[in-house]
Amino acid sequence: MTAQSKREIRQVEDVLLVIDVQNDFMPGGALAVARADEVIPLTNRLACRFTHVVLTQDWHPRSHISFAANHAGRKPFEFMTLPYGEQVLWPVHCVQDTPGAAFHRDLDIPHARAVIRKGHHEHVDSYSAFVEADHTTPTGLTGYLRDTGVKRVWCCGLATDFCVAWSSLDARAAGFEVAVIEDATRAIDLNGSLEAAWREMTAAGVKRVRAADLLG
Ligand code: VGL
Ligand code: ZN
Repeated sequence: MTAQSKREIRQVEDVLLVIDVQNDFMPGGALAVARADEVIPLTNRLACRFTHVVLTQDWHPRSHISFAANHAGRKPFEFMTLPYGEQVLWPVHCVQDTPGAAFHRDLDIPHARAVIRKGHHEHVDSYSAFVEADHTTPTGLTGYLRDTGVKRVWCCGLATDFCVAWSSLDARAAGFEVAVIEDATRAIDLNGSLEAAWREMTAAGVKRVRAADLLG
């Protein structure tokens, strides 16, 4: 990568959005994402380059609607139609204030300015850091980013095809420039969901970049 094509990070306009780097998404966790732990060193290096970093944290009540265990006869990874749309039923994960919901201990971003917790409403999931799955209820992140002068959102974390995809699409819809740092993400890839997510993100104008584009 030449200096010319390296992407410059703008200290006021840019934010790094680090999505759901939590124990339950790690290998061995309740909703393990393959090789999810590999993103951590790269995420730490990326975060050092940004003055503005925001973390998200999946943060469900134990009674959450997205858990298969809360629907009689249902199993994890089945689909279910809910009032707000199709919902994947997940294993119990990221229950509020449990070790599984904690950030991975090696995530080292002491200068992170905000943590957005999402999925805390019992009856609505929220893959997106911006708007819950009812497509209506805001988390407040759009207003926070606008108020702090952000124009561009750089996304990394877990999982590429769920929370990263939905967050980046909603960030675009809110009018931000958006890029996903692909090698700082890992996917669940359920029935082709990864390819579908990239198709949607690309169509929406989300840029697909690599960490080296920023780190040089
Ligand atoms: C996520 C499924 C359920 C994610 C969160 O972080 O991508 N996926 N909850
Ligand atoms: Zn979740």
